Amino acid sequence: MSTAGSNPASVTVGPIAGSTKEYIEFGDGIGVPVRRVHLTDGEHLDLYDTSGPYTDPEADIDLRAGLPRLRESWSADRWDGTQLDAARAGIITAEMRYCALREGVAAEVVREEVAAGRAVIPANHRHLELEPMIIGKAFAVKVNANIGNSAVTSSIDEEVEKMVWATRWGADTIMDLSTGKNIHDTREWILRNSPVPVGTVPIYQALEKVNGDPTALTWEIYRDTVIEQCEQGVDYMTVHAGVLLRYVPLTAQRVTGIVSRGGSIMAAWCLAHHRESFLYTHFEELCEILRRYDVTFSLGDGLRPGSIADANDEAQFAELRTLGELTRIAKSHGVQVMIEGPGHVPMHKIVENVRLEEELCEEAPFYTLGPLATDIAPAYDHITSAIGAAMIAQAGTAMLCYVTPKEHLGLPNRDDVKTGVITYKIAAHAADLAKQHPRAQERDDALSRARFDFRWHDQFALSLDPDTAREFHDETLPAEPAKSAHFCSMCGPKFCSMRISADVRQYAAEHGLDSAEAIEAGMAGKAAEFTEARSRVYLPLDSLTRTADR
Ligand code: IRN
Ligand code: FE2
Repeated sequence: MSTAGSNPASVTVGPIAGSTKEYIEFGDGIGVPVRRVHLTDGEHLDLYDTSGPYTDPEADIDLRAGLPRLRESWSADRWDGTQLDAARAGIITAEMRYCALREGVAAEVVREEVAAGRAVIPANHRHLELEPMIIGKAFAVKVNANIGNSAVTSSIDEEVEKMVWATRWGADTIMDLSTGKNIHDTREWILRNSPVPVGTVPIYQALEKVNGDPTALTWEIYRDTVIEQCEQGVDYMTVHAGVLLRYVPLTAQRVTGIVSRGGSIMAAWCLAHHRESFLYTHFEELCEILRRYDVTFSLGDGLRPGSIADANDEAQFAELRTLGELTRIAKSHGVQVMIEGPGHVPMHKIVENVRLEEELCEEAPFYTLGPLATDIAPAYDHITSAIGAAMIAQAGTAMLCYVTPKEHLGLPNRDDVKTGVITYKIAAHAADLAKQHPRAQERDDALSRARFDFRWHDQFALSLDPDTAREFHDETLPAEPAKSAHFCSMCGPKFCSMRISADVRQYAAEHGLDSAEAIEAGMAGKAAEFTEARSRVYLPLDSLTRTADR
């Protein structure tokens, strides 16, 4: 690996609590990874796994050497063109088969969705460490985690750990948005060690090359930056080619103007030169570059609304129309495309975004940043945005760009990355359930059964964040016997509704009653028990708080 600067010391390794890493046979000795949750009743459940070899205790992790080049051995049937070319030609690539297995669908479904441009498989020919994945509304909703340093803070070590950490908790892709020092080397360390697709915004690095002066940017500097990143193996790139000169004045009356970094850079360039954006005028040339590596376009929303007041305005939708035009051009070059979306949007204006995107952009996968459903909660914007994200995903958005608690406030640290990923996995999974994705509910049902049976360990193991779930339970009932006790500290043993309904069922079985009769008969008994218990549980308040010296 051609890297300079500091060497990442170590990253988080080891299985997720209650699970092991397994591989489902794919042929040629290749396995599709799953997180296998082992349940105490002898059953197990296999979950989609994004964590790469880091959760496999058998794997030999050597950051300096990078991950094994998984796709190298697929070269026998490796396709030279783009996944879109292959799909259109009726060819099912190894990457398509891999995605199909991960999603639990037929490979032909994957091929059809890619051919139609409704799904993308971001997989640069030079990112051989990648475990391919698919983004499209016919598949499970995906989550992207943004990482990367800024001029103010962070190091290569921290950023590589953030990548490993984000994918451990379920990030399907990561974007390296570094704008500070060592951009090239940071990206090299991340790419060589990343099992998930890596996205970038090349204009950020191009801007560094001209010392931060947007007006000094040129097509040539930008083009060379894109080629440099394609050569390294970047899988998808945000390109803000829809910010046209004539759209910039449309943002003048906005409450928050242009909030997109890339969008504001391009707007500044257009205004300073009074010329059309070089991203727009050189778009076909850009297509030819991306095509050579099968890098996927993520057409940027440089004019996305940055406040509730600006949602769904003329500037935003004018840009979206241009993104539709660019989608058709990219696809005519065989390049895969997805479309970036907002931003800040109140709930009643969310669905219109999806409807318009699908209409204007031929249903190219939509990839949105939240949106935040309200502006009033800085420090909680992972939540304000997860509300919008769940809604927009249910309406058909294919991938959600996470927002962390630090949004609008600072660069996220490792803890923020985890909070952001888990929050967005909730939004994505809630949408999968609402869309009735065939396998989504298996996990809910398994967890609910474990909860009803008081199999606490199973409840933790099946959860998105087993460590925190267990920690919370341990806070009040740390002893091991409590992990099979038929209650928790929230209601105590007498008032656990789960235990009472289990008792009702048992009563019914023992007395040969159907459930309605059992409830009636059982409840009569419960009433007596309840009255008896109440005298013990509702102690006078001061008897609980009284201290000797009061
Ligand atoms: C996603 C949807 N809309 C924007 N995004 C992400 O925001 C995009 O993928 C990238 O990670 C980041 C780009 O931000 P700017 O440059 O548009 O602010
Ligand atoms: Fe914002």
